[in-house]
Amino acid sequence: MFFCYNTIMINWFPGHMNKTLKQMQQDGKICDCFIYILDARCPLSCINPEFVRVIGNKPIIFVLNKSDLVEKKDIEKFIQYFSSQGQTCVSLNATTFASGKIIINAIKTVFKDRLEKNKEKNVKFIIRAMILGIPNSGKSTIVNNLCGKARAVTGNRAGVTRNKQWVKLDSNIEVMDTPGVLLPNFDNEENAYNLAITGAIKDEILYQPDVAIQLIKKLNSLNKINIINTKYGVDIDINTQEIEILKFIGKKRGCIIKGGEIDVDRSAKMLITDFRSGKLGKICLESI
Ligand SMILES: Nc1nc2c(ncn2[C@@H]2O[C@H](COP(=O)(O)OP(=O)(O)O)[C@@H](O)[C@H]2O)c(=O)[nH]1
Ligand SMILES: [Mg+2]
Repeated sequence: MFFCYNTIMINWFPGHMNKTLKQMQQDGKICDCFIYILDARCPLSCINPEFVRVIGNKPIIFVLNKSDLVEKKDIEKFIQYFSSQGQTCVSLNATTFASGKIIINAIKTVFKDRLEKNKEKNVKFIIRAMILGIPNSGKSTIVNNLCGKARAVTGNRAGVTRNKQWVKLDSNIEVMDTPGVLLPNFDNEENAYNLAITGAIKDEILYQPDVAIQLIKKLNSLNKINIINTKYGVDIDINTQEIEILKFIGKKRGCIIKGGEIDVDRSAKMLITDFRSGKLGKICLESI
């Protein structure tokens, strides 16, 4: 399969995709719930409807990760949105210690009734959870945060073949120590661009000035184009062409190639990197 938008061309490998999906379906059978990690800068773009095949009807805990890169009001809107769909949704910053506790509490809330009933009957109930999400959403950071110590212990024992293992988070919850990598959904052009801007699609396969142009268009549609003036000391407005904006940024920041020409590729990468690290401010690419 080959997806081609104006600027985004993605080569798809169905064989690999099917293998990953099959493995996840297999692993998913023994899970009671799924921790679906979403990038808070574009939560809906991180969802691939295909993955119902892995999750089935089991409970999902949607996690708006990277909440530190998005304004609180946007986080609240998305939490409200998921709640209105009858879904559980929490927000966190996976790089902080508190994030583990937020996930554990969310799982306990989802299984509250069953946990209570089993406790009354004195029956042990272990909830098994799998962490999953598209690339770059923060799965490894979350798994390391949740399972760090236990993983280190397993790894230190000589001769232990590390495959998938369950890590005990507390007396009732175990999590698979290998996160499931879901493939992004490129059916929708806007989603694909959001994923390119946030880094869910490998930079090497995309022409970065095109991604930067999409980011500028996005800032324009969010009425946030002034951020570029503030950050780079340029003077642009909604009528300035995107490629010109990249040139202005490049000129200001000394992105010059031999012969004095502006290195648009470098200024594009600079803009994208600044966006991703939050240096342009807290920006959510999706509005609902
Ligand atoms: N600012 C911020 N960065 C994060 C957060 N969670 C993960 N990251 C960063 O996002 C990048 C991708 O994270 P990683 O855990 O490797 O994602 P994975 O591909 O889903 O396993 C890394 O550079 C992480 O440090 C977060 O909550 N906030
Ligand atoms: Mg990872």
